[in-house]
Amino acid sequence: MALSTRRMATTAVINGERLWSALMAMAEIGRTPAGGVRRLALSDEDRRARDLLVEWLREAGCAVRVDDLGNIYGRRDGDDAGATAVVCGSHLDTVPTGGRFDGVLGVLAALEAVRAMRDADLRTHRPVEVVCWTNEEGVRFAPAMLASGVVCGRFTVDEAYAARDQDGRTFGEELRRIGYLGKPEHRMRSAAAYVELHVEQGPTLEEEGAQVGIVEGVEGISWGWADVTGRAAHAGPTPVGDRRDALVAASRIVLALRALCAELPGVRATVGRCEVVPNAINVIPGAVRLSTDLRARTADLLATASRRLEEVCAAVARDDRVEVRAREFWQSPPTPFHPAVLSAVADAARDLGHTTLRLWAGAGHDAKYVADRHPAGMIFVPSSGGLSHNEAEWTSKDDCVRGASVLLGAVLRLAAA
Ligand code: HGY
Ligand code: MN
Ligand code: MN
Repeated sequence: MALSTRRMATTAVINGERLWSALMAMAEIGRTPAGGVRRLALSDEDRRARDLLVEWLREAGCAVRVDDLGNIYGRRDGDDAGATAVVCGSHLDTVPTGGRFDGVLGVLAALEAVRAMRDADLRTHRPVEVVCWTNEEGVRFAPAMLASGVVCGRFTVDEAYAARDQDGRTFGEELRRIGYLGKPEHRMRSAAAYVELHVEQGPTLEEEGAQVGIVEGVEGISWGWADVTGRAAHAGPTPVGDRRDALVAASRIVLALRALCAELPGVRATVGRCEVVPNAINVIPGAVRLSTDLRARTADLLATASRRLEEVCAAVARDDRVEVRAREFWQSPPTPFHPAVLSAVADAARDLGHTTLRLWAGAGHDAKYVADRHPAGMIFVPSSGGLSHNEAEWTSKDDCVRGASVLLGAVLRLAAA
């Protein structure tokens, strides 16, 4: 079912079938047996997805360029070719057991928006650019949002190139290997506005019965390591009282972090990675590395959570006679979005007759770093069951089309003057 934007000197209409078939075609690249998607940044699957996007952007009449972080831009000229562009997009990379909508909906809805403009032979005043950001997830090359972070001045390109995956390969090597090492002069230097459509990845829209989320900002994130050092020993003859078991100590940290979420309402704490050394059935673990992921809506709450994490680690070190070294390696502060972009989103959703809800994003998004430099905002559509970063991630075709129509409406408003 194609939804139309309000008649406002444009007749651009999202083609829902075309958007959906693009989503399903892209989902085949890196498809997992369980029906999810594994398309790690700068992997061969990522390259194939990029190649397909470039082909589609060119077919849509866009001028395509790639920057030195591998970010892909598809530009549709406006009447005033010298005007600063309105940019819209997201990311194609996924987590290892990812879904078919996280990131990719934002890229393909932006593509569909320029396709709809081309179909209607619609000329905006400003140029419109579709962007696909490299390595939003940060699971292969930490931290997250690395490439948009370089373009928006948070990281240096050398920091990005030096990031290593668990096999020791660097971002720079892999970018060159897949053939997407572009030019620094191709980076996004300015944006009149940036709009990103994304699945909510949480339950709020569904619980509140709202069709579209007007995203007011991105919550704060802190990523770190907690390195626990005990003493490896024989699992048999070593008396329990003599043990300095790094995994028992690490487990106490994991459970204490969960307790922190109850102690500090609004904080979410997650340990996603746990590396045990020597990881042998008959050896008391001598060392454990835990990843820590803290999220909070305000900088104060995030700081409190970080401080409490350190206190938990110190207490476990003392009680379990182990060493614990906790250190943060990345922090993304809570970031509000621009009111003018949010009102363009709200106007577009209202004119389409969709119910809306204002909320903050609990996940990180490239829009956060873009918002540090340019007027930015986001649009959410519901995630079924609030589930994401899971192969069963699902957003209905109607919700995808609704989101894309709001994106088109907002972009047309922002590119009109
Ligand atoms: O970690 C995040 O919130 C995002 O999915 N990269
Ligand atoms: Mn995402
Ligand atoms: Mn994600």
